[in-house]
Amino acid sequence: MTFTDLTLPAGLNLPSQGARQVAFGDFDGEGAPDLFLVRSDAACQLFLNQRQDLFRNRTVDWGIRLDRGARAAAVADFDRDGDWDLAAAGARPHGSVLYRNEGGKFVPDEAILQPLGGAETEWVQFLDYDNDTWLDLVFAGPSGIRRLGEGVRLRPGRGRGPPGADRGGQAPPSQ
Ligand SMILES: [Ca+2]
Ligand SMILES: [Ca+2]
Ligand SMILES: [Ca+2]
Repeated sequence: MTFTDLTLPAGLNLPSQGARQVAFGDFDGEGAPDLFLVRSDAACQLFLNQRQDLFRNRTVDWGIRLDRGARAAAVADFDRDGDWDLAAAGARPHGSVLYRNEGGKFVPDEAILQPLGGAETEWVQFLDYDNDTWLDLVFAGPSGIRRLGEGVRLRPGRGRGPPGADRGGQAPPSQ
């Protein structure tokens, strides 16, 4: 078995340094996994899968923050409306961001992250830590671990969600 490097032919102009993580999710819901690149030295980048081994940079169109300082990201349909949402951890000026997928655009949900108080974070994950069937958010950083539970329960009972959404929000199968 051999691997062929399709990075440049696929339209992925990726940095040689500063990349922290790649997170996949079908953010535009057309059936092919898209790519979110976490960068610490520049803005994160969102590449939508155009199929036929081609990606297109849609960072600005989708409202991704253009600050540097991100450290990690996690993908899940935390509000159960059927599309993949995105959380990013980081230091200033980027900070921590929770993006709700609003059909072609990511909208930061600052209210949910208010308990963080602007603390620097280095890791984030969605999980149902209180076992109430709704995904919660966990951030970790120099000041410790922060769990955000109740505030993540947005719009309960609305939206049809992806398969299995009746058991709570889900992480995408591509992760
Ligand atoms: Ca897609
Ligand atoms: Ca969603
Ligand atoms: Ca929960």
